Amino acid sequence: MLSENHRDANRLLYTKKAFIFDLDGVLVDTAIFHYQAWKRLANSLGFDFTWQQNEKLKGVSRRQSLDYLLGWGNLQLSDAEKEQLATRKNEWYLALVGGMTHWDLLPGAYRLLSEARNKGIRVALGSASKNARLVLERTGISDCFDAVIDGNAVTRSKPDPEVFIKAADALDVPPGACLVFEDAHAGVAAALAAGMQVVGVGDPAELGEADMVVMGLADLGI
Ligand code: B16
Ligand code: MG
Repeated sequence: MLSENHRDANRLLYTKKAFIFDLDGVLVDTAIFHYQAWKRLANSLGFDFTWQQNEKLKGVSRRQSLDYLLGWGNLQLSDAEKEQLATRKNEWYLALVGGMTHWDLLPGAYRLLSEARNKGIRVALGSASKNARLVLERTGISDCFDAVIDGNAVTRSKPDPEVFIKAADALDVPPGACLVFEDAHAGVAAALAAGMQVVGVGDPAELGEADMVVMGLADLGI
């Protein structure tokens, strides 16, 4: 006997022509690396950075994340100084990403990507990260995507719908036929603003606006 939640999931998954996946927090857990790199930067500037603060940076672009961080540290810097700090943080982050392998995929991620491919569902990435292609390569899933829209392809951050609209365009599928998988509040808002249904991945208290919420992709199957 299927639970109501599983029935909702099946209905959502079976009726869509395309899946658009967020990267960090949905397919891989790079949030820990972002946290370590931002914490190192904050500490080097003389203040601390907590895991709770890191939660607020999920789905937020690198430059906007830096602005939040400097706000928490009460620091006002020039654009040139900010650029230097963002670059430094990214170098530390990349050193951590360099050690990633296929085993760093979150449970159920590879299975759902493979099932989508086997069922003829079009698959895109819709991520705020400018390092998304490197993470896809390191974890061995570059070939799972028909289109990759990342932080280099958009000018406006989530909750703006740009990243998901561009992903649907690249797949040549109308927004209403796309299903988005997102772990960030800003990402869920972006998907809804794009006219798409969305599966929240994570805490229902954070992602209540999503059409349904699961703990992880391992809870889903086609
Ligand atoms: P980068 P997503 C987002 O990825 C992360 O959640 C967020 O913490 C990060 O600041 C942002 O990418 C930019 O990443 O510095 O690598 O360009 O969740 O949209 O896949
Ligand atoms: Mg995310």
